[in-house]
Amino acid sequence: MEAGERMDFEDGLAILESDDLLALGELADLARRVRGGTDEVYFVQNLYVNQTNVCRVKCKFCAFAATQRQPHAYTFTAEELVEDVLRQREVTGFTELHMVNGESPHVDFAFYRDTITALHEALPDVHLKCYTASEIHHMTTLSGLTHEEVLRELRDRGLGSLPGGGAEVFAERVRRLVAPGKEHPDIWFHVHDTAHRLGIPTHCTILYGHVETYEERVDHLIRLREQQDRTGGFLAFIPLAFHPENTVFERRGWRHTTGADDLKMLAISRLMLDNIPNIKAYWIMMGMPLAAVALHFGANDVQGTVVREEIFHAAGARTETEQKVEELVHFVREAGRIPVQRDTLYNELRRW
Ligand code: V47
Repeated sequence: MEAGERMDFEDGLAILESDDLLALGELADLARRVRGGTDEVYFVQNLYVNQTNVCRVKCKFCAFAATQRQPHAYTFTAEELVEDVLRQREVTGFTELHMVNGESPHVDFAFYRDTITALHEALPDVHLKCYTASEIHHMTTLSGLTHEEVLRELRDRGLGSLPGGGAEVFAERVRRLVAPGKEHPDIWFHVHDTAHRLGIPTHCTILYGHVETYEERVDHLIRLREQQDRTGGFLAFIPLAFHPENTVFERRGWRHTTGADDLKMLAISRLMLDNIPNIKAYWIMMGMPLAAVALHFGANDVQGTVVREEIFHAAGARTETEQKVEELVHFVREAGRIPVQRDTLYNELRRW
C-alpha cells in the first residue's frame, strides 16, 4: 500500500476477514495521508427533504416507503415543498438541499422538472443535490426520455449533483433477495456515467449488513473504483449500515451492524477506493461518538447538519436528526481534527 499499489479483490477480502481492527484503522488513516489527506475534516450545512414516500419498488430493507393508499403516504407539490424549505431557511442557513424520494408511479416527469425549477428559482444560491440514480431511471420510464435527456433537462433547470443511494449491493444474488423490483446495477452505473459525462458530479454508497457476503462487498467497491477510473465524477463514498427496524428483517430477528463492522467498512472503503477523494462517516447512521472514532479509520467528512432525516429513522435510528454547525465544529475538534465547512463540491467556505 505504501508503495502505491492498488488493492485487489484478495486484499479486500483479507481486510474484511481481519480481526485486528486497530491495525486496519491505522492502515486506512495512513492511506488517507499518503494520498494527500491532512487533518482537515469536512462538513456541509445542508437540509434533507423528501417530497414523497410513495414508492413502487418494495425493497425489503426499506421502512420509509409507503403505498399511495396507506395513511402515512405523502406527496408534496413543488409549491408546498418550496414553502416548507423557505420556512426552514428562516430558521437555519444551508448551502445544500439533499433530496431523496420514493419512486412514485402517480407523478410524471413534469413533477420533477417543475420541482427543480421552483427550488432553483426560490433558492438560487443553494446547491440542489437531488434524486438517486434509481429515481432518475424511474423518470425515464415515466417519460420515455433517455437518462441523458432527463439529466440534461434537470441540470439546465438547476440540478447540481446526485446523491449516492440506490446502489445497495451490486451483486445480482443480493439484489434479487433484497430489492428484486429495483433496476439492474448496470442501469445505476449508466446513470452515474451519463451524469459525470454531462458534468454533474455524484455520490456513491453501499448498503451493508444484511444478506451480502464479504466477497460481495469487495466486488461492490471494485465496481465503483472502475467507474471512477472511467469518469472521475464521484465526489464521495458513504457506507450505509443497514437498520432493520420496521422491515421484514426485524421480524427475522436481525440486529444493527456492530461498531466494529462499521469501522471496518470505513477502513476498507478508504483502502480500496484509492480514486475517490472523500469517505463519509455518516453520523446519522453511527452516532457522533463512533463517527469521531471513524475519523481515525479513513473518513474525512461527517456529512452535514441534516436537520430532518426520515429514511434511517423510519428503520430505527436513535441518533439525533440535526447537528448545529457549532456542534459539528466542536465534535471535529474533540476528535483532534480541523473542522472545515465546505460547499457540496468541496470548496472551502470557512475554516474553524
Ligand atoms: O438507497 C434505505 C438506504 C438509501 C435503509 O449521497 C437504508 O450523501 C439503512 O441516497 N437502513 C437512500 N439504509 C438514501 C441516500 C443517501 C443517504 C445518505 C447520504 C447520501 C449521499 C445518500 O438509503 C437507499 C438505501 O441504500 N436505506 N433503507 C435502512 N433500513
